[in-house]
Amino acid sequence: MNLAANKQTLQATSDQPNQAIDWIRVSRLMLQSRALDEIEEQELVPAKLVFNQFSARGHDFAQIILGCLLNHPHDGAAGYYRSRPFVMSLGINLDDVAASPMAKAGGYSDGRDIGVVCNYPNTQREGAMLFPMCGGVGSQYSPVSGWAQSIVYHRDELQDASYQGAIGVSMGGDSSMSTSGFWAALNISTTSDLPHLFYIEDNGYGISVPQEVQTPDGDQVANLQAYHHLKIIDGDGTDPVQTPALIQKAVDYVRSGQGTCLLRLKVPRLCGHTFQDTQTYKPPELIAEEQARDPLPKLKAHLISTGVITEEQWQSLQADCYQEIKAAVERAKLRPEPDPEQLTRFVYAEKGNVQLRGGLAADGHKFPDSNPEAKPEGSRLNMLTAIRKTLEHELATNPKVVVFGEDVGPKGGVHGATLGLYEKFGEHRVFDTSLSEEGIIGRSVGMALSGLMPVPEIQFRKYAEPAAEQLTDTGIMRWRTYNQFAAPMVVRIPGGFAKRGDPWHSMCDEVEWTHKVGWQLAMPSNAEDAVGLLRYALRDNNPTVFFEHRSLLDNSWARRPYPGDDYVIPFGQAKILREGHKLTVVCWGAMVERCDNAAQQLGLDIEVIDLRTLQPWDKEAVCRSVEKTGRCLVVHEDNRTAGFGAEIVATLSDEVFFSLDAPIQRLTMPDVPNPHNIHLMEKAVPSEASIAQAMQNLIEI
Ligand SMILES: Cc1ncc(C[n+]2csc(CCOP(=O)(O)OP(=O)(O)O)c2C)c(N)n1
Repeated sequence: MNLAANKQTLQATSDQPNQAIDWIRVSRLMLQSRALDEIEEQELVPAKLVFNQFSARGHDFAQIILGCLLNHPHDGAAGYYRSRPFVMSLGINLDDVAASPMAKAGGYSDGRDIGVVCNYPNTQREGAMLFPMCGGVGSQYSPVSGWAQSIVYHRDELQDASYQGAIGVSMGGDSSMSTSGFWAALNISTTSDLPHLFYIEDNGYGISVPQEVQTPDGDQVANLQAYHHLKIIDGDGTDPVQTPALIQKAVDYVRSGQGTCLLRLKVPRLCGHTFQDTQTYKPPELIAEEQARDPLPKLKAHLISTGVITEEQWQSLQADCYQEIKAAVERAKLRPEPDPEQLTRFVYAEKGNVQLRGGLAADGHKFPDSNPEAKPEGSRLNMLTAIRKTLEHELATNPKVVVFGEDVGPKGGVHGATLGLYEKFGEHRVFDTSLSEEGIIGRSVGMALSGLMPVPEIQFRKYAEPAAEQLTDTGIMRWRTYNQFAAPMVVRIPGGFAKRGDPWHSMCDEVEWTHKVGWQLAMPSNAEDAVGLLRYALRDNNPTVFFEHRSLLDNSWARRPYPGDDYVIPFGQAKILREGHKLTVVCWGAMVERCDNAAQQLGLDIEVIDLRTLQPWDKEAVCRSVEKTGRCLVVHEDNRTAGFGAEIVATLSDEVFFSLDAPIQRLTMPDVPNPHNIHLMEKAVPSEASIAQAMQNLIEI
């Protein structure tokens, strides 16, 4: 059926949107979305072709209107598993929409993710980019704060006028407002009046849990009324007249630069949480009431009564939509399965195969030349100054670098790494954040996706814990979107013992970052390496944790001359500090000085290797050395069980077993937190004396 001739738009009236709505497109999208739900529920789920069926029936009308209004080339939106009609309204390929829930080849993730957790790079920039969604409720919010901040940054700092009027939109259900991610983002965006629209679809339930369990008196939005710098718009999400007006009002408010807005629309969830959920927890009267609020018949009645469409045309459109979806599903079924040989591709960036969105690489950023040869200049710097100098140079030469974290601005960081950078580069490039690590890393995700290079600081290693979800989701982004998206960033994390230890400021646990898929981990032992590794990370296309050991920041052994503004150390290249033939000692971070000193004192022909990066780590250098010496001691400050030493030992036993003259050994902290009393700490952390003893024992076996 050709409805082009009938295509009408609803023009502005005093209480209606001032932007035209293409009602036929809206109807088509709704009918297509419903048809796909129906086919999935009736055919694909029973046939075990689809396992995660989330329907948006009831939420769909408002979502589609929102999608139709996101027409700015720099709009960015983060949805959730119930956002499919919205996603379809952005113009995503229908065949991918049908094929991805079946985990077929191609699509959003090449079968790696559940189909309702999707993404849309929209490289043509015809409207919004859809962030790579995540399964974790609440994780969608703070990346949008970062995107919204980047809009301001591109517009005002980089003077790119094309960002004028762009917005970030985060979508979520009412229960997602209980998450720390929601509150982190709300604080960030309202505090800076960022162009961020919180779009809340309130169906009254989180799976089976009613709102009364989530918030006092069951109304999150009523409880937000006192929140400053937050425009709240609240209303019905099913009405063909009021709903578009509310959405338009909210979008216009944010586009106009007035600040952050929360739009809450009440919608019915016309089905279980998933297809498997039978909703036994809902009283039958409520279910009936919800069905009566279905926006689809309301839309149809409205369009017929206003002369946009006739009953026959509606019927015909509905049949067309069903057939279109059915055909897309049939084509999807014929798509091949993903190639298992590709399983491990795109954990990290591949040369010559740049992601479509995110990071400096996607925009073709050109860096000045890098040089792997150190050209030492001047007197020795401590590691803290070396880090600061490197940050300063990269900030000065790359306007897309932004440095931030708790106390990082005027104070210069609690460790002093950013001292003076705020004064030099200004509040948009070096700034303090709210005390929310989830917000710090989530904000970084949005910034990275917008083409900036975020350099967040987590004040102490242990305080990365509240950011765990964002860190995990960042690491796996490239893999789960099959190289469509990546969020390269450099997370600076000071940790380990200092003059004293304690369980909170001295945690190491660096092994976590080697285990977290998609992250690189650098752990320098001295100022020269800190410069080379940090600069490499700042110009790389992967996310990196840069672990700054607290005891090394002002340690005299770690002081080195500055190796030059172009110096880089490519990751995965260990440094042999001392050559020997009797024993290989593998170490990193603060253990390097101790191992080197112990080896020197013993004078027993010991080889000492500083790994410098643990992900990737230089297996070849270690294996080569152990093949030569026949003995290996791994020394680390991290706890023993499943510390990175275990990985090294396992690798050596795989690769060089027949070259060994003695068991491979580890000297580590016992499995306790770092203690505060100095005597306890000295007992816990490997010392020069205990390292020397372990070296001697192993050589004598
Ligand atoms: C962090 C996290 N905790 C728990 C879940 C499991 N879960 C998935 S959806 C959901 C309820 C969310 O409800 P709401 O935000 O209101 O959205 P709705 O499904 O009602 O649209 C829960 C608990 C999850 N995905 N993520």
